[in-house]
Amino acid sequence: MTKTRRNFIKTAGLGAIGATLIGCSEEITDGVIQAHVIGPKPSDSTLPKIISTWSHGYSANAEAVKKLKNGGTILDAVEAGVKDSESDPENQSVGLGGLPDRDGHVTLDACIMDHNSKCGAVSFLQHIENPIAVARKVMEETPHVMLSGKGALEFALDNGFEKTNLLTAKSKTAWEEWKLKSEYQPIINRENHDTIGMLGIDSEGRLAGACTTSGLAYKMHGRVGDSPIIGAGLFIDGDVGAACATGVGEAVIRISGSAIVVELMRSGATPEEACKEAVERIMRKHEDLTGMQVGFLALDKFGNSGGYSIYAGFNYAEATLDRNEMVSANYFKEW
Ligand code: SD4
Repeated sequence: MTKTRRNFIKTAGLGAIGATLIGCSEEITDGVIQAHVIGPKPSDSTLPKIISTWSHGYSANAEAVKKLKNGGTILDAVEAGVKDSESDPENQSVGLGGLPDRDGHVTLDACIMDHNSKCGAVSFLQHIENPIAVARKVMEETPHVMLSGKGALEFALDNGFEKTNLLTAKSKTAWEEWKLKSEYQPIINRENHDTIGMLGIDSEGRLAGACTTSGLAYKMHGRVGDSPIIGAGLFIDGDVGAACATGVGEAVIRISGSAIVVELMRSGATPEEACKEAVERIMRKHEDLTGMQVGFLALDKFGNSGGYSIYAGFNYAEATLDRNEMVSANYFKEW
């Protein structure tokens, strides 16, 4: 029961964004203060809307929209969307066909989250083509948020997922060539950044998101990046919006990237401003940014979207029920 309500306007300092005028209302519901961001006003409220990272997001969006048109929920849609990338053997940074770690093992990370902060994740999972579907099962059928490694695989097999050889001939050849000159350094460059993060909002404003990857190519065996970590690779707060990350996971984890983007939106930043501020925070924390690409994507609870990256080249696909197009994100640096 709502007991009192007060409205106020305040000026919030947002670091590089500067002072932004935002409006907030607070309600006290059964003794708990609920803050609702009421600005910035929506500029594009064509819902439902799906956004996803990189050019493979285009066909992933099409799958997500198909799912919605067939009566699926927004959570069903983001799961179906990123599965499209996971199952594409040509995509060498997600699921089947992903580039292996330095010892030749394809190890996968994924997570999924809904409007009500329910979430599930798998990390260091091998032999399963669609880790996002396993992450969803973790969310819906266990009391946990994340299963990892052997335990995640056992859980997947127990739930009817089949073991698959994820190392395609093309990725095996690439790994063998890398071994000749690599000196066992993981490769961090623009070609290896293709994780898919997808954020969606339905016509009633409910949010969902998914993130899935084979991680950095030729990483150390056992390495887990940001993509399965709620708050780093993906974060949703149904009162505010959603965010996901792509790029060098270690840098994203260091600032709790996606959670920060959502919190910046809660403080009044637009999706693009929030992504830009998070990217800038990463840049401030690293002396050497050589090859360190990171991009964030955000969607607020009204359906406004935006992205930002350290280096040029980060793009994302944006779809509504009747439109799907690529958008180039703004960035700080040329390569
Ligand atoms: C990782 N963030 O494992 C992932 C890799 C990635 O675009 O996003 N590449 O660190």
